[in-house]
Amino acid sequence: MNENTSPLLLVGVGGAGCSLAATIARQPRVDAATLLADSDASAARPAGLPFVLLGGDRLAGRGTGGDMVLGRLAAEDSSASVAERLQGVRLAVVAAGLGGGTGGGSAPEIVSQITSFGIPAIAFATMPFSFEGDDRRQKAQRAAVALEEAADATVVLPLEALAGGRDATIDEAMAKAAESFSSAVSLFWRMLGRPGYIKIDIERARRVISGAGRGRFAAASGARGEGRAAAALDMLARSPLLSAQLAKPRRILCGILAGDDLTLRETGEIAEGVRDLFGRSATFDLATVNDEESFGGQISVAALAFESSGDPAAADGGAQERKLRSRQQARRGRRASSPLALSPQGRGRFNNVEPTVWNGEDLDIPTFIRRNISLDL
Ligand SMILES: Nc1nc2c(ncn2[C@@H]2O[C@H](COP(=O)(O)OP(=O)(O)OP(=O)(O)O)[C@@H](O)[C@H]2O)c(=O)[nH]1
Ligand SMILES: [Mg+2]
Repeated sequence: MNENTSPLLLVGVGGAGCSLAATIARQPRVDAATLLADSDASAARPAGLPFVLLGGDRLAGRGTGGDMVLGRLAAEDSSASVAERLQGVRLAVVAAGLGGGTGGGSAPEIVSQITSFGIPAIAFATMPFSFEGDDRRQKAQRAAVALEEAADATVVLPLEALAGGRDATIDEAMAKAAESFSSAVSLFWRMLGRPGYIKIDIERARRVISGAGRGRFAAASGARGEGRAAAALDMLARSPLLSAQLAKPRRILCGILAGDDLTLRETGEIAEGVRDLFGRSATFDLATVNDEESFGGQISVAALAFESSGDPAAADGGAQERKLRSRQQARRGRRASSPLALSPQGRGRFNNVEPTVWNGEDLDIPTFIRRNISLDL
């Protein structure tokens, strides 16, 4: 069975997702259970982290060859292996690189499996570099829609923004992107793992994440010296990850990570600055992490802004709430004449997206609707 001891679970899906999750897990003091999931048995991955090979007999460890439908089916095949790892988990963070078949196809399905247990899930995903071509970009866009549909909160980070300048070699750019991604997600992680005076513990984080929707993320690392609070704010404001702003953020989660010398004035300055940056009408949650050993003499800030204020009553998972609504719609749909009629809203967020058809079935429609399974709630 499951040997998790942490209520936080980090799941990496696909080649890039596994490598990003492993990098996060290697950061000091990341107190999380980690699970790597991939359909490709031959991909290099670090030893010592639990691994699920997705798609057992269907793919025989060969990977999806970029097919997101196969990725989704592979994750459906392996759902029991993922479920085994969920005992005691209260919040999940899922990392994936979008553009391939496993990260793009399996990650939304795995997120759905996690949230179906009432565990809120936040997904951090990368969008491909533009040089990777239209096919990968379009796949990644479809995958991002599916992830947003499945997860409580989704933060999509373009690799271009993570990699910084354009003069780097591809190898350097990939490495820089992975490093930026991991250090940003690690800061988020550290906010929850080891709180300071103002706590965001796991239960509070569950409430913030539940139903938070699409998010934007910016991080500033290691501001030092006099004026370090202003310097951290400046770094945050210049973060390329902020370039695609949310129309109107409704909820902000801000973490200040510092050593023993963090002052009240600095805390106030950063809190006010972050609110100015993202919008004053949003609900604001502040966390401080006090860790002299990791952050002594410096200040790091992680800020997340979400499009929805979340539903504080939905601590058992906003995605779960959405599923219940979707099931109710499904029942209404079944009463309508067409067996696949979803609801008056039709395909919802999938409306402008090319359908994912497999053996004549539209896989963008949840399995329980396609198979006419009756769920009495
Ligand atoms: N940061 C980083 N991103 C990567 C790396 N390799 C691939 N990517 C990105 O992740 C996307 C998905 O690639 P993979 O992770 O290899 O694909 P996959 O999810 O394993 O899917 P399949 O191999 O097609 O089944 C790519 O389009 C790239 O944008 C890597 O080594 N580091
Ligand atoms: Mg792969």
